[in-house]
Amino acid sequence: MDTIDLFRDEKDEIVKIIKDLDKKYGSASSQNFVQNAPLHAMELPRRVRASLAPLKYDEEHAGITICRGFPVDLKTNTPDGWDYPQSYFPAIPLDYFAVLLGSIVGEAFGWSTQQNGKLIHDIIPMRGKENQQLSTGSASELLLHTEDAFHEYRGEYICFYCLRNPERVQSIFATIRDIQLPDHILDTLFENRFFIAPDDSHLDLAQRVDAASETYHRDLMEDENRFSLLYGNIRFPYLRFDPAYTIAPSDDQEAANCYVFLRQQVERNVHKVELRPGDVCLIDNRKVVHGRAAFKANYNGKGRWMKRINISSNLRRSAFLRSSDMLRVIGT
Ligand SMILES: O=C(O)CCC(=O)C(=O)O
Ligand SMILES: [Fe+2]
Repeated sequence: MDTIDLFRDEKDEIVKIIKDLDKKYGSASSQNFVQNAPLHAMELPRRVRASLAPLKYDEEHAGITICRGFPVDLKTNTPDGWDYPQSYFPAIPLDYFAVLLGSIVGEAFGWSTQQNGKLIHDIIPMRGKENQQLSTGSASELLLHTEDAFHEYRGEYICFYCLRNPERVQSIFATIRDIQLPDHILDTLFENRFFIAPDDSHLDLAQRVDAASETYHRDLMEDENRFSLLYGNIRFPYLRFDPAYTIAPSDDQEAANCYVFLRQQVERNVHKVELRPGDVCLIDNRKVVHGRAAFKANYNGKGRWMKRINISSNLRRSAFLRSSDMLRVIGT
């Protein structure tokens, strides 16, 4: 896991760049800004840009890089959920910084079925949802998972960043690069013998944009559609893993045993990180699974507030699931 702590002069420089960007664009999730973000990211300090290169190009890299220390001065109270009116959410410099960093590794996108298609998701505990295995939960540990594991066009990278974390909640990560698997288990996990169901945050049928995305989603629900849990190069595997939604095949004991073994290995290789306000964490969603420790949500306006951006390294692959007027939103 790589960490880069911003120097004072770097912070000053970035804050100044972002002030100008905010004057020009008004919002970090505006279509115009996101489109031009790769260009603006070239103006970030060289050391910051260089710190993300291994995440993009090095197969042996663990797949987690945390950039720490960006200043946060947040006046707005933590809302009771992501579904507050959009006008409630302030444009903060950290949003711009996260989009800029994300644009160095790929292209930000949203899902029509998640948080009304927003590009920047709010991760906030919600009353009555304490035990959900979703970002709205709190009281139960959020199990390590690949983001949107069920979907072929899931982000290759995910950017998480922290606005508030007074409860000192630990984020948890595990990387497939820490895990050694015996050959026969590796071979089995590379075969299409597993089913991962769409997670509950994508079940809002009303939000699907068109017939192509409806058909695509219906196919994903068919459990004879089986995938491999590992893919890519057998020497540098990628991982697709989501225990809350994975169905270990009842008709295939060998595959089920290999899945249990993988799960144990993932759980034995956990890294715990207490993210602080201003920390931006970029993970490679092919190598790294993420989750969160359990905590007690207070709903007092000052509690934990994280944000998330999905990042694709090739958004054009999902063109058939996106309508032209919502270019960066996949209909699932
Ligand atoms: O609460 C967190 O830190 C992570 C939640 C999560 O898995 C997600 O938002 O994708
Ligand atoms: Fe997640």
